Amino acid sequence: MFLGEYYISMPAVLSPGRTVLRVKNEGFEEHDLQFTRADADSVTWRIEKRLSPGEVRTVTLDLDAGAYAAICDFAGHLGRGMFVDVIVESDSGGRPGKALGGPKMR
Ligand SMILES: [Cu+2]
Repeated sequence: MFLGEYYISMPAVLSPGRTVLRVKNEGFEEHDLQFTRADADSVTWRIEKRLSPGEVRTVTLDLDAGAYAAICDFAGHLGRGMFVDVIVESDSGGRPGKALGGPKMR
């Protein structure tokens, strides 16, 4: 996934449980990354330390199923558009994906 001015680019759907992601800051400012639950407005996961410009880091998420937002809240970046909706759901459960149109039905 990629962070830059001012966007977060990543998959819209993740699987529950342990997920390893490669995060690159392809911008010229430092960026933060956290996942907040859409229904609770609470931070579920946060990167240990902001990424420097050009930095690549591998992080491990462990998220339960649900609706999240991935955001950077450093220096007002959130208000400039550094957020993206992310759905965490099992792709084996056959639950229909609604709003995103992303999850594949089999
Ligand atoms: Cu940022």
